[in-house]
Amino acid sequence: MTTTGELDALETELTAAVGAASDEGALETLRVEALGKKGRISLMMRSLGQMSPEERQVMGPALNGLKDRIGSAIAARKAALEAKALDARLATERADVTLPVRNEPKGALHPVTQVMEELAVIFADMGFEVAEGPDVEDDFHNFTALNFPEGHPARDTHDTFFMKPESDGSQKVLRTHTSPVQIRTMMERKPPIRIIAPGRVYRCDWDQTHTPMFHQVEGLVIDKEAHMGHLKGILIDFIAAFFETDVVESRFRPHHFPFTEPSAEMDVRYERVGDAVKIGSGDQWMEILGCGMVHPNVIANCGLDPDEFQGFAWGMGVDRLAMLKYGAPDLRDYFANDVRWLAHYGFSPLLQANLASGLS
Ligand code: 2U9
Repeated sequence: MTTTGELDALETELTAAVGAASDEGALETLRVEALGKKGRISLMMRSLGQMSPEERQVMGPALNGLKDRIGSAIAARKAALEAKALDARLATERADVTLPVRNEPKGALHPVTQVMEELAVIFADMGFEVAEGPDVEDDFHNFTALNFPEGHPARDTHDTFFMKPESDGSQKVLRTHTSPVQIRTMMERKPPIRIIAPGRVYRCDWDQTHTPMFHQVEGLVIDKEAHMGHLKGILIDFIAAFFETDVVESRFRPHHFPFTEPSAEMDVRYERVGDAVKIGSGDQWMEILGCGMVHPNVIANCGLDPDEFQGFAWGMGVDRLAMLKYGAPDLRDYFANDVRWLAHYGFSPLLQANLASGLS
């Protein structure tokens, strides 16, 4: 038969154990051992049934008292442990107000990425979709479909990176322009087509101002009556939006490309302002891009009827546009991955380019 003396000894033991519990897990184990279904106090209370009424008269209140006291000791210890855990966490989360408000954001958008985003925003506003394609191309999509005659200098090694010959002797190339993307689009989709094709292109000639890999954005419109006037309008609007100027003095100089007829190069007026250039007006001409009406052979090579469909295209070097707009005169720096240069010329990734708040 359990005695009150034993209850006192048990209370002392349990109270000491509760006080010594180092974390909430240990405390929970203790609670179960004492007050759980098969807990020591619970089992004693179940033994009340076998006692005489006199004994139960004594042990009932004694056991209830013990159960309540151990229960509140456990609850108090739990609260103390939770408070201690919170302090510990807060200590690690303590905000050192002497620290800069938010550690300066690490990393920035490369100027080429920024310009690519600005171009996508500008042309999306004119209804152009972005189309992409593989960097490794075959001879048809990179040359033949674009009306490059056999033996055209652009086809040979000093201009183009050739991959190891395939089993069938054909050789893939690293694309020398993003025009294959437009070819694939014209072969996959019926007109009207309004796309821009941004991406990396590869040319096997590098020097002070040329790198083996650089970035281009080309554009294409194919429908039934698109003409040179539309082309000039789109390009002049592009220049105004990109260089954030209302004045765009430009000229279209006749040129030749195998994939456009007639072809032209677009120049815009500019003037030097300190070490920057102000595009749009001035006393000098700056060549910005090449363009032209898509050659009927190219339209036919894509399975479209050149008597029914016509269109125009243009191409521009993105790295060069970035240098014109944001300075950083040496193209090689664009590929040198110098974090100081990137920190200086980079753009905050938080400021998305958009026409409303100004592109840059
Ligand atoms: C198709 C038909 C025609 C794309 C064009 C240019 C003119 C051009 C240069 C600009 C600077 C290359 O990066 S650069 O050196 N590109 O001048 N590109 S017209 O003409 C196309 C493309 C696709 C189906």
